[in-house]
Amino acid sequence: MESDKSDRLVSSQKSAQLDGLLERLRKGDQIALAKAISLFENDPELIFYLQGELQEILAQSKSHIVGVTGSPGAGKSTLTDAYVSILRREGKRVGIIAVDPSSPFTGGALLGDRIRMKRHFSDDGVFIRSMGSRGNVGGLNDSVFGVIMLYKLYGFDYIIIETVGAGQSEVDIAYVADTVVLVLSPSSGDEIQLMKAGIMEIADVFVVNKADMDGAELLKMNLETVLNFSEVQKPIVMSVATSGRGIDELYQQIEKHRIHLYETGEISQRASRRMKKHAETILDNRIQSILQCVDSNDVNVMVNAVLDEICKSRFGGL
Ligand SMILES: Nc1nc2c(ncn2[C@@H]2O[C@H](COP(=O)(O)OP(=O)(O)OP(=O)(O)O)[C@@H](O)[C@H]2O)c(=O)[nH]1
Ligand SMILES: [Mg+2]
Repeated sequence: MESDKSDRLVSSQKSAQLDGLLERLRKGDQIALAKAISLFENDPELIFYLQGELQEILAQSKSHIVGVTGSPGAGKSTLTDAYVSILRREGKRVGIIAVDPSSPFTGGALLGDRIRMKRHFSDDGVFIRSMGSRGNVGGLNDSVFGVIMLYKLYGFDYIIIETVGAGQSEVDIAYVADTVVLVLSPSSGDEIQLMKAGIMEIADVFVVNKADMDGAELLKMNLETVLNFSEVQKPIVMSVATSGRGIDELYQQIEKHRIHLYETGEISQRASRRMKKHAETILDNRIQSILQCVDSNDVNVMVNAVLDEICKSRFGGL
């Protein structure tokens, strides 16, 4: 009983704090946004708290989620930076999530990207959050869903998620993004990327970056050969992210894909896929905590109870 009471007290304090932050962030207060993200990172289940009007805003949000993935050093951050410049020129507000490889010692995010994307640091139409992948086997950090939700409430027109395309994260990004951009470069041994199963399917737009370097044309030709086997025609953009060459075309291709998603209704399929992935991460986390504290014979009963609970609630899924 006592602990029940104190749990309720903690949660009412949290909701009061969150209420205040959400109100402020919806008015464009980036400090409130940063604080709300920290709260969600510590307690991902705060999403259950988002009800009524907030649910409506989320359901109607048209923030376009762009996933940028590719080999380490392919130029993802430089390209994102140049793409953001175009979006800003168009008057769009942009929230960025940079998912970095975790340091094995601290689990904290590396700060390199913040420095590389510094051009937009003092611009209040742009917000950058770095997060570690926390060694998550699923690749993406679970908090990514909470941050997307808060970015949508803030009202960003575009949400860009940069992930290093190693292991699972490049596949995971396909469950989260509306448009997936795969960045290849001749300097990253990306011939190997082309051989990887699944990679052709997840990307919507291909970029051969570092087009100023030897091997870019050959990489493009090889990519075209591989893509010829696929039924859907996908665009290839040649770019030099450091000089801005090709970035206008990248912008156009992403717009084309965005419009295509709305025209075909595929945008709602992508949203459902994202919601399902989100539900799975919640379930995974609950299972982990159940397994830590109960007798294994009770696990089945409890898992079913949790599934029921998740399905009954809209839980703020995107
Ligand atoms: N020559 C050339 N260099 C580039 C180009 N784009 C990026 N670079 C350089 O490549 C290096 C890596 O660029 P980043 O943008 O940090 O690459 P990244 O893919 O974000 O790297 P990680 O996040 O560490 O995986 C930097 O030194 C860039 O200046 C390009 O088009 N041409
Ligand atoms: Mg980067």
